[in-house]
Amino acid sequence: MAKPLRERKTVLLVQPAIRKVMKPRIPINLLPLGYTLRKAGFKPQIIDVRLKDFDEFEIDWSDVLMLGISTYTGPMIHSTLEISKKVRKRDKKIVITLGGVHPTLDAEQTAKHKLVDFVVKKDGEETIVELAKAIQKGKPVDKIKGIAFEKKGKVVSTPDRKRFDLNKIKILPYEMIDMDKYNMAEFPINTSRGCPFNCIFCYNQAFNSWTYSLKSAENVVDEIEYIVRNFRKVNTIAFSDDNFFMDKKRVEKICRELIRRRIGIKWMSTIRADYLVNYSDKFLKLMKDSGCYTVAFGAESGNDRILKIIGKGTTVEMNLGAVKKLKSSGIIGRISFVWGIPSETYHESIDSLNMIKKFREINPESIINGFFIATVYPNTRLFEKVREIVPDFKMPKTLGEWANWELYTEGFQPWLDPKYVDQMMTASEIIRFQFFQRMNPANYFKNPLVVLGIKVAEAVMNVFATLRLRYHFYKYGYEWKLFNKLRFKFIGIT
Ligand code: B12
Ligand code: SF4
Repeated sequence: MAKPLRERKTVLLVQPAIRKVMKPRIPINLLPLGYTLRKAGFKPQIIDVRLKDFDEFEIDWSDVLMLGISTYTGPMIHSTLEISKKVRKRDKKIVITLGGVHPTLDAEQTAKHKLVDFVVKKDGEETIVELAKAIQKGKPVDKIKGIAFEKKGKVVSTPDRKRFDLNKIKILPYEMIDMDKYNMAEFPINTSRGCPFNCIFCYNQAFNSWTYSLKSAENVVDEIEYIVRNFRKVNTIAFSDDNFFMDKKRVEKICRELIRRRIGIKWMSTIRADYLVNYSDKFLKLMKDSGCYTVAFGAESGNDRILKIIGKGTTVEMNLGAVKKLKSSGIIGRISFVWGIPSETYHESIDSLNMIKKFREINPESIINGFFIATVYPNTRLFEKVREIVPDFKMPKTLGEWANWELYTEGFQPWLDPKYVDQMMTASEIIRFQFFQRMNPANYFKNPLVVLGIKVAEAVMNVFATLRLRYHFYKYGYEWKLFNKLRFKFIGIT
C-alpha cells in the first residue's frame, strides 16, 4: 500500500529517450540532483530510459514522492509526457516536476501542461531539494526560488535563485548508475556554467542570463583524478561546459595541475575561434602537453554578413586563423557550421561549403562535425529575427506541440525557400556522412560481414560526396535519402 506523502522518500530522476542508445553518455544532468537529494535524506533513483523501457525498472512505488524528468526541446518531450502519464495513472499523489533546458526556456507553457505540477528553472540542485521537502511536509511552495507552477489557472513563476556553486559537489555520485552501461569515451564532466556571449541561436542567455558558476581548478583536477582512478576504461575527458575557456587562467591552472599530478588523461572541449587566434603558442603547447587532443568550435559560416547576424563576434578571418593556429599546435579542430540563418542566400551557404574546403586544405586533419540547419529554440534572439521576415511566424503553443519540434531538421524553417532547403539538406547529409565515416564500424559491430557491408556502402557514397562537393551540385539528392533510409533500417542511426 502506498505510504502517505510525509513518509515517502523516493525521487525518480528520469532521463527520457528519443530512441534506445547502445551506450549513451552518463546523465550528468541528473547525477548532481541525485547528490543533493541524497544528502538531504531523500532516496533518488536514476531511471535512464535510453537503456531500457520505463516499465522494466524496479521501483518501490509505495515510496515515490516525486517524479523528476529532464528534457530538451523536441522529441524527448514525447517520452517525457508518456512517462508522466503512466505515473499519474499509477498514483495521482506523486508530484511531477520537469527541469532542464526546455522547461527553463519555456517555463510558462510547461507549467500549464496538465501532467506537470512543477517546473524547476535553471540549476536544479538546491531547488529540487527545497521542493521535495515542501511537498513531503505539505508546506507552501510560493517562497521557493526558481520554480513555476499553475495556481488558480495562472502560472506563478518565482524569482531565480543564486547560481549553484559547483564546488559544493566534489565528485558526482556515479554509484547511482550502472557505469558499465555507459559510453566511457569522451567521458563528460561539467566544470562551469554560463557564457558571456550572445549568439542568435543559443539557449545560453535565456538559460544562464549572463550568470556564471565555475568549479575551481583544484576541484576539477580532483574530479578527473577520481574518474581516472575509479573507471579504468576512461581515457578521455570531455569538458561539457557552455564556455570552458571563459576563464583562461582557470584553464591554465587545470592544465598545469594535470601535468603536475601526472594524470595522463586526454581531454577535449569546445572553444571559440577568437580565443584561439589570441592564444599564444605557449598556451596552446601547455594545453597539448596536458592532454588536449581536440577542441570543437562553431565557425558557423564562411560569410561575414551572416556571421554578423549570428552575433558571435567572430569573422571569416578569425576562423581561418583559428584553423591555422590549431595546425601548428597539433590539436585537432572539430568544426561545425550552421546554414539557413534568416536572409541567408544560396550563395552565402556555398561560401560556408567553400570554407570547409579551405579548412581541409589548411589542415586535412580538421574534422568537420556538421553543417546544421538553423533551428529556433524558444526564447532565443533567432525567434525575433525570424519574425522580421515571417511576421506571423509562430512557435508551438503547448508542451505537447514542442515535442514535434524536430531540432536541426527540415520543415521547421518557414523563412527559407524549400528549393534552397532541399539542396542544403543534401550538402548537410554529405558533411555529416563524412564526419561519421571517420568512425570505424568494427568498433560498433562484431559481424565481419556487416562491417564489410558498411565499408563498401561508405566507399560508394564517398564517390557521390566528393563529386557533389567539388562541383557544388546539391540538386536531386535521392542517393542520400535512400542511403539514410537504409542506414536507419539496418544500423538504427541517422
Ligand atoms: C554535452 C551535451 C550533449 C551530449 C550529451 C549529454 C549527456 N550527458 O547526455 C550529446 C553530445 C550526446 C548531446 C546530444 C544532444 N544535444 Co546536447 N548538449 C550538451 C551540452 C553542451 C552540455 C549538457 C550538459 O552536460 N550540461 C550540464 C548539466 C549539469 O546541466 P543541465 O543539463 O542543464 O542540468 C541542470 C539543469 O538544467 C537542471 N535540470 C536538468 N534536468 C532536470 C530535471 C529535473 C527534474 C530538475 C528538477 C532539474 C533539472 O538541473 C541540472 C543541474 O543543475 C548542452 C549545452 C549546455 N551547456 O547545457 C547541449 C544542449 C543541451 N544540447 C542540445 C541539443 C539540441 C542536443 C541534441 C538534441 C542534438 C541533436 N539533434 O542530436 C542531442 C540529444 C541527444 C539525446 N537523445 O539525448 C541543446 C538543447 C536545446 C534545447 N532547446 O533543448 C543544447 C542546449 C545545446 C545548444 N545550445 O544547442 N548533447
Ligand atoms: S559562444 Fe557558444 S555558448 Fe556562448 S552564446 Fe555563443 S554559441 Fe552559446
